[in-house]
Amino acid sequence: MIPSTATIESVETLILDVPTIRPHRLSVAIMKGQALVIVRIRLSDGTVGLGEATTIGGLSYGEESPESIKVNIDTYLAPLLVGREIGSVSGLMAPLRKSAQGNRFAKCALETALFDATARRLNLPLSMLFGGSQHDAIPVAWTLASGDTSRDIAEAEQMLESRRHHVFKLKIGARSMADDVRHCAEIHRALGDAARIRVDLNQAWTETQAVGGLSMLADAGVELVEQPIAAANHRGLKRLTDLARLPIMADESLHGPSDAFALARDHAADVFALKITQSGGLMAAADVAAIARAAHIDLYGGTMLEGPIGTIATAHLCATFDTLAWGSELFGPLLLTEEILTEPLVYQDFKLHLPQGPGLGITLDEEKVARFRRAGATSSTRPTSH
Ligand code: MUC
Ligand code: MG
Repeated sequence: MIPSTATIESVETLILDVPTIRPHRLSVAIMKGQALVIVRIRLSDGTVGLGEATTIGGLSYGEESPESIKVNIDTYLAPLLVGREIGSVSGLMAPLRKSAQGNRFAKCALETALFDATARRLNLPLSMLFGGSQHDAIPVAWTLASGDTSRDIAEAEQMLESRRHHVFKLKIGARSMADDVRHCAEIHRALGDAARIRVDLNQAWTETQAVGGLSMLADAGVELVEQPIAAANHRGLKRLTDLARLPIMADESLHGPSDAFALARDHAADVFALKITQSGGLMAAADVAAIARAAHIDLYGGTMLEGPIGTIATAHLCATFDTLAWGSELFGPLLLTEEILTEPLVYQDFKLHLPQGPGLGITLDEEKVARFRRAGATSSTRPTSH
């Protein structure tokens, strides 16, 4: 039965600063903590929907920073939702799409919170709003990014032993190509056939560097290369894909359905890293996935190193797909020193297991929220009184 109607009473945005378990080194940033941007939408019937718009390294990865996401939600986007009746999520998001350019991360957080609230009211898991889950659990890779080869090997061995991860993504591109190739080869040699090794350049190479680099990485035992060159160089990405030296995954090149269409039309990548924030929300991410499927491009569940909200929202969507050929990297919460849920997400036997229960199926630990909340960075948009 459809529950009786309710209105959106408030939209709260908060930033939680949570330390990482070790410095996480990408070619574009070194992260010692993560700024989780969380949205809570409260309805008049008491339902609360959660969303997340976390990015990496301030402005070094995407065009939206945690602070800009928050201020844009508070100033421009939340007022378009507050006071409206909950109903079609697509309909609720329409004025935001119309009156705000870009801001994909901010829109994703709001849209996720609306889906979560809607699914909770219907007493259904969020995945049911996208066709229903076909899988109880999603395979999850881990990123080795300490910057030190021996430390990365020790970390991977621990993950293998505890059966948490056996697929490893190595962050390279900050050092010379020779050093990076040596690093990959050593890790591959140390872990052997028990592990699978991939790399992410985060756009660090030029196309000519990449032509040579791909062969060396293949010889070093790498099985997949993510975003080796500049995001805007779609044609270069296609040329590297056509070389067929190693499968190429698009990440930063893929900002939603338009990019997905452009890349798919030319088969400029073998794999799409599907990110709900980069896509502009769950619905846009579902469109990206449909474009990939139509073009015979494989899918991978990507992360912006979100905390548990964005992580499990992505998992709900990915669980509705027939296949996720390259698994996922939905490990964001494990990179944080602190658990911010009352019940942690379950990572077991190399997979993230979907929680039972309505909506996203998770509950924030309010004591942790209070502890990590950035001072002065909590706002609540409520209807203006006349
Ligand atoms: C990225 O570029 O894919 C995902 C995993 C990780 O370690 O960094 C992110 C961002
Ligand atoms: Mg990437």
